[in-house]
Amino acid sequence: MNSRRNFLSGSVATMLGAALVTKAGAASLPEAPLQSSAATMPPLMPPNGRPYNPVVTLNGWTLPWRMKDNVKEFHLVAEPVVREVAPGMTANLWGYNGQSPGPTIEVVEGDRVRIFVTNKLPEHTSIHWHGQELPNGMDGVTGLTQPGIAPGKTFVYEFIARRPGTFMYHPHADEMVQMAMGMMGSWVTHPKNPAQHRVDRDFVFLLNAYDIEPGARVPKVSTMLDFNLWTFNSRVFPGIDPLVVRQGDRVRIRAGNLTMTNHPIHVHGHSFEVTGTDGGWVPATARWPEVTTDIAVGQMRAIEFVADAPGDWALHCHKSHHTMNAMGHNVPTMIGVDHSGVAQKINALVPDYMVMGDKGGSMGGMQMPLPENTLPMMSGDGPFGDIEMGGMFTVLKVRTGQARNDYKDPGWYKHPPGTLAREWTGPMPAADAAKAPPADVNTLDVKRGSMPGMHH
Ligand SMILES: [Cu+2]
Repeated sequence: MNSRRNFLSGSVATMLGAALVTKAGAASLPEAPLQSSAATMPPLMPPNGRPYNPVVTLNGWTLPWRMKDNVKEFHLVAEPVVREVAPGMTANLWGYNGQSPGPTIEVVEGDRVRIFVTNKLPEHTSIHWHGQELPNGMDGVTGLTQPGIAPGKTFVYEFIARRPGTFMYHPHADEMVQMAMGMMGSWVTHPKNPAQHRVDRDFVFLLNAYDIEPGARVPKVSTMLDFNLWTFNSRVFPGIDPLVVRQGDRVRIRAGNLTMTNHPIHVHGHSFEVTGTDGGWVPATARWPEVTTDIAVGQMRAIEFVADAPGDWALHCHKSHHTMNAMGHNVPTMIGVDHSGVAQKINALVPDYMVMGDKGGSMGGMQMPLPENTLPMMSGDGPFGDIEMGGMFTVLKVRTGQARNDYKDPGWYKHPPGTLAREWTGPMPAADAAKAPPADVNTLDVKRGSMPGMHH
């Protein structure tokens, strides 16, 4: 991790920073740590305050704090950032402390928190603490509960984190633009008693989406639904890290949705329970088993399960277009159509042109030259070939030998003999022809055109 102090030293940035923050203010502000890596950082073990079991932010990190007079002081800096969406593609976004999403804020139920927010964007901003129960004037809605934080200004928010659970933060100022540019972050309030709701691995990420044309770097902020990058914490597969767990671990996955559509999040190989919603923890008697949970717009969900099945298990949004990367969506379906002649003609004009297949869309093995700064529509090399996925997809890796706090990728799963789907090379079983049921008086005779109002 770079510290902002180091980052700013001896450069034009120093002057910029000094100009933005008043001298008296700068002396009393807690450090604003900076993160430029898109890798998943190890959990931040709390150095002071009440103990808790920290979360792991997928392809992200947790914001360190300063303890002052028993208050946890954080410093968020809203600023332009460069985010690697996946190796091979970067996006010019807006975020916090060097990243989009911003760092996760972790506190304990009952903590008094003071958050300094410095605005280094070219327009005013604010922060809404989504889901928190706090004094109205701390809710961060520009115009309604506070004036916007002007460029160069620092505001301070202070409240008590009353309720344990999963929360989010995002601007409530020029929201359409600022959220489309990547301004958001996760917030976890741990219970006072670390034994309560204890799990072995606790992951958190936000569902977000961008519309960035191939070759471009800045998201189109007026897009309402037709995004082309569906992301976990501003990363797309194969850039999303796996969720690595040890067999037998009790696992929690927390996700918040700050896109403009719902995402049915689906886990393979395990059933889970939704244990946390926006209003808090679900009593054990009110939980029901699921393998998919739909996370609506503006919602947070926590799911829990015991990872009892070793293997590499897909974990993804079940909207199939959300597991693809940048592509055009106004492509005609050509399945069953012989378009080889058409393709030849187009190829004479556009040598690298590729049509969606006449047998299906599968393009895993094909390589069409890509424009600069974009990603293949679906890719990801697996142990058996192309995974043919992108976007909101990753892998839950359950391993017997994984050490307690080890989140390192253990590589691909080695299937025990006899447990792998394989080609059948034995004799084919004889097929019995199914017999049609005999026609009888109960068989309905539907005549074409017999319905009123229908014309043929
Ligand atoms: Cu989705």
